[in-house]
Amino acid sequence: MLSRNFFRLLVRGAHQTKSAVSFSYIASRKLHKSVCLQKNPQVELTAVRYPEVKRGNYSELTDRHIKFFESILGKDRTLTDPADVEAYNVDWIKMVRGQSRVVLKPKTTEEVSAILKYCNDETLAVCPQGGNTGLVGGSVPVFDEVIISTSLMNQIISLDELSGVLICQAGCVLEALETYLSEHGFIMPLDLGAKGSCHIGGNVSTNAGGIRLLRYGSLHGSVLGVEAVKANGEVIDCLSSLKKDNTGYHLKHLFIGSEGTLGLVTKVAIHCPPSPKAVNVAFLGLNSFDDVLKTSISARRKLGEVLSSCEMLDHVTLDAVTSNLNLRNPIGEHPFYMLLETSGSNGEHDEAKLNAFLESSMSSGEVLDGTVANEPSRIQYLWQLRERVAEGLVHDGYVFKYDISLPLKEFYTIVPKMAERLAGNKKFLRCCGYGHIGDGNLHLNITSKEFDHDLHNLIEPFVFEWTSKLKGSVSAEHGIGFKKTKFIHYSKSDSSLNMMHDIKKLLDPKGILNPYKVLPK
Ligand code: FAD
Ligand code: 2HG
Ligand code: ZN
Repeated sequence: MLSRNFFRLLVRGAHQTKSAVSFSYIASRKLHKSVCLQKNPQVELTAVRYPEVKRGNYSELTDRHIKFFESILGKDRTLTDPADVEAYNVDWIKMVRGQSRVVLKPKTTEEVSAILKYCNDETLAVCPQGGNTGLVGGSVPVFDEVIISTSLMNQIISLDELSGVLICQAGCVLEALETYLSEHGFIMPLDLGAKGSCHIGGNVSTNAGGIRLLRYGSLHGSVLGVEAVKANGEVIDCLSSLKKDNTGYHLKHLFIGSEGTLGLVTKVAIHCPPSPKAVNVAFLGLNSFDDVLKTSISARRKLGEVLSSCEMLDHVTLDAVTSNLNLRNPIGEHPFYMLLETSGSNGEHDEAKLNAFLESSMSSGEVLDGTVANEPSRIQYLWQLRERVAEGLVHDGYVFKYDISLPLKEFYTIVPKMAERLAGNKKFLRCCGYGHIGDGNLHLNITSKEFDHDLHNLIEPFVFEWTSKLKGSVSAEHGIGFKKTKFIHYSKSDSSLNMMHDIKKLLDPKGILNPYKVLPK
């Protein structure tokens, strides 16, 4: 028998087969870093919070260096006023704070090349920065590294409407690319909550995942080519725009996910899929994680090629969004929630599939309640409940963030385990689990009013040991950055780490590019 809530779940008519659905309706919200900073200007210096990390043997910045930078960029693109530089020293979640005295804003590859050559000759350490939305402390300096921001490298170079290949500079904001593409009948193959601020170069450098990975795969597949500048200023042209190119070593992969430690990405060629003609989103309530798992598996089987996202949230997570951001839960209260999206080229076909799937999930009792949307504003509303979780959690104060890959069977076990472990700590506010269940990627988040060493020590290295025991990964999508260098060995063999060190030495022998990040000491 169907639940009495079933009527809410049916996709009722009005499907959008006639006109293409544009993705530009998705919330256009630049993340407000500076507002957060004003509220709490006292983010502890990384050098103070992590005294075990020592400054490398790099030169100190002098007026002579500044004069050189000004000779290339002019005074207006060489920021030295501490008030202007401060926002570039602190990351979005206010976890780390560096002490850089200069931010450089090149516009061209040639300018990046001249800056890096000079920094290398002068042994000045450098921190490449995109939209500064990274969540592992990789995007800001640890000490006084020179910050090279890609914010003015924001030109779209070309779009081949036959192949769907977009070529652009690294500093293009993801959402700006999405808007541009939607006018030409394409979408970006990746989408994430930070889209209003993050840069495509930052996305490539972190190998960002997000909510479309399930459908379009990782950037190692969709990025066809990159142009990058090595530490010594040499421009490496791997900007192929071919879907297939098997000539020699696939060097572009070195820059995808290396978090600014091997080169500064200046241009990207990326394969963009056509805009789907019909999109449906279902927001579902479920009773247990077991039901979440069953539903995600049957969604993959029954929705097949039209399934484009499969996300889950527990009730503690949803509470962060409803309480802290004032968003309304559109269905009743449940221990777990899922957000499923279908997108395809035939609305009637997709709706029929979705309805059949929901009908069977409700009759089996795996799904208790839900709502479905196919009009843009309602779709946007439902997506906010998932996409704004990171923002909702930041409102609690401090957030300990973990993005781990786990076998599906054990996907959620760590959440109650961790909550139990932290129960006695007075600073502990919230322990929640959510994420990209379709990709086996859990976001475990723990909040407190402020950073607390005892709480930190209760969580780490326990969380990494747990992950490693289950043969998971200590970073599914955010990367290693500054925060996880000590823990990378939980997911990488000694032989792999040795090879990473060798590659680093080859491309950046003086170690000027994003020191203290990714590679363990
Ligand atoms: P930054 O934060 O500026 O830099 C990130 C790293 O890349 C740093 O190590 C930096 O040195 C390096 N870097 C940046 N630009 C370059 C360049 N041109 N060349 C070389 N190195 C460079 N991540 C996901 O994977 N999936 C998500 O779903 C997701 N959702 C998020 C939601 C929110 C609200 C927030 C705040 C973050 C989210 N993130 C997510 C994390 C973050 O947005 C991504 O890691 C993103 O790809 C970072 O891009 P950025 O331009 O902000 O890079
Ligand atoms: C997401 O999927 C992002 O929303 C952020 O990767 C995850 O805040 C987090 O921990
Ligand atoms: Zn994520």
